[in-house]
Amino acid sequence: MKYTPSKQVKDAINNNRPVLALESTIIASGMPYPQNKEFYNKAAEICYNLDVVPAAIAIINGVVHVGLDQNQVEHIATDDSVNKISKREIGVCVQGGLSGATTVSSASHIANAVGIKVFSTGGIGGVHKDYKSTLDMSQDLYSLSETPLVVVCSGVKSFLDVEKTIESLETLGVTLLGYKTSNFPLFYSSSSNFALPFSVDNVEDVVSVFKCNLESGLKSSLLVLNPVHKSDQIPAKTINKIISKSISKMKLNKIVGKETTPFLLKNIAKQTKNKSLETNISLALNNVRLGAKIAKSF
Ligand code: PSU
Ligand code: MN
Repeated sequence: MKYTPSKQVKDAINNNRPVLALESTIIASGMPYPQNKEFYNKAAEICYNLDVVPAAIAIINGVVHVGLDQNQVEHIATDDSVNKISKREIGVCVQGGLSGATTVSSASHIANAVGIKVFSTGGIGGVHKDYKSTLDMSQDLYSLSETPLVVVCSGVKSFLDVEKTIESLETLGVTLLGYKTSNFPLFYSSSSNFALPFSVDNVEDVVSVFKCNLESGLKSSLLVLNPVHKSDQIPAKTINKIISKSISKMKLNKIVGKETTPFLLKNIAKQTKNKSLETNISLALNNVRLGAKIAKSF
């Protein structure tokens, strides 16, 4: 299978210029239209202002694109037939000539395959609260364990079991590194009671930790935890109540599988009068900014 980088992305990789990989599920189902498209445009602008090439990754009619044009972003942002594609589904999506938005697992896999070193997202997938009965644990975690990339995020999807996810990341050998924080950020909130053993406060140190990991033969990702700005956060106490209510509603409506994330995100946005969406956009753009600076520092 061939991956298709845009001319801009190909030129940048060939000339050793900085490139930042982005997933596209955040555009397809993480945010509503038109905020999703506006988010992408702002993310691209942040990258270009830092002389970094943005490389959003998506499968369009069976072709794996690395670096999207405006029409392709519009397609991912508006078309309900776009599938959510994790790493194991790249092949079936390509073979069937289908379109798919990439998650952390598929986007990081493809980014690594084409030679990109840094990837920014909002929150990674992880271990669900009802893991004991459902065994629901995101492929993102396994993927992070076998993909040598710098991955910038603000924690895990807000409605997951953070403690179990942190344990799993340890089991899977994924390095956690706080960026200007000594505790694991909670997506909508900038801090938590979960201590991070290591942190740095500049991008050069992120790059040098990653290089040491590579030199010692590690194949796993370096997960950089970048908390949302305090001025944009929603206090944990407030958001946790809202998340619990949304989960109850989801169970009542018997929503399962792939429908859970869109349902919960919509419900949380409704209950916070869209503040959660603003916070989500703020943290994701902040991760793009940090990711672009890290890519530039290589
Ligand atoms: N975090 C969010 N919203 C999202 C995602 C993460 O707040 O939509 C997406 C990311 O693309 C992540 C994926 O990789 O969800 C994980 O999905 P799952 O839990 O089904 O593996
Ligand atoms: Mn899952």
